[in-house]
Amino acid sequence: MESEKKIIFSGMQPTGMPHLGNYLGALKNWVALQDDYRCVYCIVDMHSLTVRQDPLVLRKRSRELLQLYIAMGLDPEKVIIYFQSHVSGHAELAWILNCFTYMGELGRMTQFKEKSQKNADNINAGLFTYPVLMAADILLYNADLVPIGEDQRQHMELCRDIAIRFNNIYGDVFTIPEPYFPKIGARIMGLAEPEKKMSKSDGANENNIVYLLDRPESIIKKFKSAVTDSGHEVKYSPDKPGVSNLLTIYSAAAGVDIKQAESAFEGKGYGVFKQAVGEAVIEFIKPIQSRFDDLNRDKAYVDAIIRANDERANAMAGRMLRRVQKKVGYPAV
Ligand code: ATP
Ligand code: LTN
Repeated sequence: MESEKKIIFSGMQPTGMPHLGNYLGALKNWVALQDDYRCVYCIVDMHSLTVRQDPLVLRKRSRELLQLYIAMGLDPEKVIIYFQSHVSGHAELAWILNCFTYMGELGRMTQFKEKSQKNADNINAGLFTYPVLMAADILLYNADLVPIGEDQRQHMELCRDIAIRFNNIYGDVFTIPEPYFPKIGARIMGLAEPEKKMSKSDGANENNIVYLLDRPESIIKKFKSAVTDSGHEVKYSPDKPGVSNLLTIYSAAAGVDIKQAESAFEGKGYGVFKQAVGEAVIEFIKPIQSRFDDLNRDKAYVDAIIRANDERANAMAGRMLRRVQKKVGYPAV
């Protein structure tokens, strides 16, 4: 029965077109899990405001991300896909949870430290409390499982700590959520800088990032220019970050394990290997791109999906929010 299924929640910022890291680290699992769980997938536009955004671009990217969710294979009749800013419960619960989170905990978050460095002229309070809004997202839907990439592990631990702290005071209000990482691909590195994670908001070197809407020629070009090393062995090893990253991408894209990928390229040069990784990526990206293009031409359909899903998300979030408000002592309405 639908109501007996466990609940999944996850989100992505509309800060740019998703890349291979976002896909292999998170989105791929979202699709894989949609039949066995009740899934809620959010476009976390409120989180994006922690870094300055052009309003027109943000609005366009948010819609494109929703279309991409559908193009990847998420069924909008089955899963809930919606914009965070359309459900006011996120902000309302975040306020309450802010009062159960300590400054010291937030100050220890590595993403906060990194983003403060990158945006030294705009270290705003939202950037600091970002993980509390993320905790509110998850707890608002009573999620059991949260499919994410490795970089979000620390935020998940904080979310669990906040939920446990709240439950210790008020009784069993929140489900304590578990993170869910992919076996291969939880941390995809840049192609040009394989010691740093591939990141949307790090677009200085175009060859570093493969976007899901990149055209095939451009994908092959990026893989051909990927940094490897002065050796010639296609082998997974800590002293070969470039080759290891390409092996990870190949394994995740082709659905084989690392050992199988290594033996497929035994005795072959880096040139052949890079071309094959590019082709494996194009193979799964192609159908996503063609569905995305179709959706771009069907505004009425996308609008209808947005309206229907907003309603479902608000209904689910509203029930939980009222429960929490009652627990903390807000007067009855
Ligand atoms: P930004 O650079 O704007 O912070 P981002 O590229 O880090 O964006 P997010 O929107 O923050 O992407 O993340 C969306 C999801 O993708 C999260 O679950 C995150 O863990 C995952 N993810 C992001 N980058 C990678 C990566 N390089 N490898 C694997 N997973 C990733
Ligand atoms: N912080 C996440 C995005 C995010 C999220 C969430 C992920 C916001 N709220 C809730 C999972 C569950 C990131 O990827 N940077």
